[in-house]
Order: sequence, then C-alpha cells, then structure tokens
Amino acid sequence: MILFYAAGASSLAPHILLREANLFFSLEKVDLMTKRWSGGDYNEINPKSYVPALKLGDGDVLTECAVILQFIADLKSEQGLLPSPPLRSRYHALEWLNFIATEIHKNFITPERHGGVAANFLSKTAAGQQATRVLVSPRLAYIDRALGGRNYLMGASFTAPDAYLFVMLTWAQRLELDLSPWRNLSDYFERIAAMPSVCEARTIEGPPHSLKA
Ligand SMILES: N[C@@H](CCC(=O)N[C@@H](CS)C(=O)NCC(=O)O)C(=O)O
Repeated sequence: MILFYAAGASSLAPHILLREANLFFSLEKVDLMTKRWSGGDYNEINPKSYVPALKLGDGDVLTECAVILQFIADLKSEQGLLPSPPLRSRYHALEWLNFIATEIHKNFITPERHGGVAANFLSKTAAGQQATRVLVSPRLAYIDRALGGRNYLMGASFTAPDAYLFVMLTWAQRLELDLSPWRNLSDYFERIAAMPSVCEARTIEGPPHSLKA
C-alpha cells in the first residue's frame, strides 16, 4: 500500500492508523501547491487533486479520509480500531467519522487558494483564520462535552475517529485556537500526542506548511 500525503494534512490520520495497525505501507509526499509527487502528476493518482489517497497492491486507489480510515481499521479488525458490524457501536464510530469529515475538516479548509491567495489548505489571512475559528469552535465545544468521563471518542480505547480528530486539533493549534478552556479536549489532545504511533508519524512527515501570508 502507498499512502499519498502532505505534511500535517488530513493524510496524517491514515498515516497514524496504518502505524497503529502495524500494517506494511510506504509513503509518497505530494506538493499540494504544484500537485506533483516524485512520480509526476498527482492528478493521475487522485483526479480530485487532494490528499489522502491510498494506492492498494492491485493498483486500485481509495480516496476520502473517513473511508480510508475505515478500510485500514477493517484490514486489522481484531485490533478493535473500529467496532465490527452488526454492533451498534460501529455506527456510532461512523457517526464520529462523518461528523469530523463534514463539520470539522470541511470547516477548516479555506477557499483562499481560489481567491488568489497562495494558501494551501488552511487560511493564511487574519480574516480567514478568524472565520475558521468561528465555524469550528462550537463543534469543538460539543466534542469537549462528549469527551466527559471518557479517554477517547468511543470510550476506553483509541479508534479510527481519534486519529482523525487528533489531526483536526493540530490544525486548531496552528490557527491559534486556544484549546485550554476545553479541559476534556486539551487532555485528550495531550494523551494522543504522546502515543508512539503519533510521534513517529509526525516526526517522519516533518513540519507542516507555514501559515504566514
Ligand atoms: N474530502 C476530502 C478532503 C481532503 C482535503 O481537504 N485535503 C486537503 C489537505 S487536508 C488537500 O489536499 N487540499 C489540496 C488543495 O486544496 O489543493 C477527504 O475527506 O479526504
């Protein structure tokens, strides 16, 4: 399997999960500004022109972060990175994945690139960053309440939605969205940041793109 990624992008979530699942994979870095990778034009891998993409051994390519996470978790279902169907908890885990994809991830993504600012996926302007904070904050407040009395989104153990939410919280930090008023959320962030799979993935990817305009 080959994971196409950009440093610190949503692709960090499947990267973390691949490590947690102890799966064999390789990484290919994509330059999101030029849409090039070492093999040429990234649009030939993912015509949707974004990361993550997971290329499988038979040449098939999977896209959409929430779906790639499900695929990885199901490859090692014995590890409990997602509850297996027909358990009701499976659908609560999918509820989290969908919530993070549509209510958090999408609200972080800036349209600035299309407005002529040389932005990547997070805003580079003060106005854009403030607009993102306004959209994302009530959703993070909701998650902070949901985390009351539990270490992870699904309860006692780390599952696929936690990998995704963790990356979103790194974006919140990059946009100087102070997590400290949300005690459950900030403790959760520290807990996941300390996991060996997370430390390894972040070290290997290196620093994400600068948000200086
Ligand atoms: N719907 C996609 C969105 C992925 C996405 O937003 N990727 C960003 C990085 S986190 C990207 O590659 N953007 C490239 C661009 O804006 O040109 C998913 O859930 O995987």
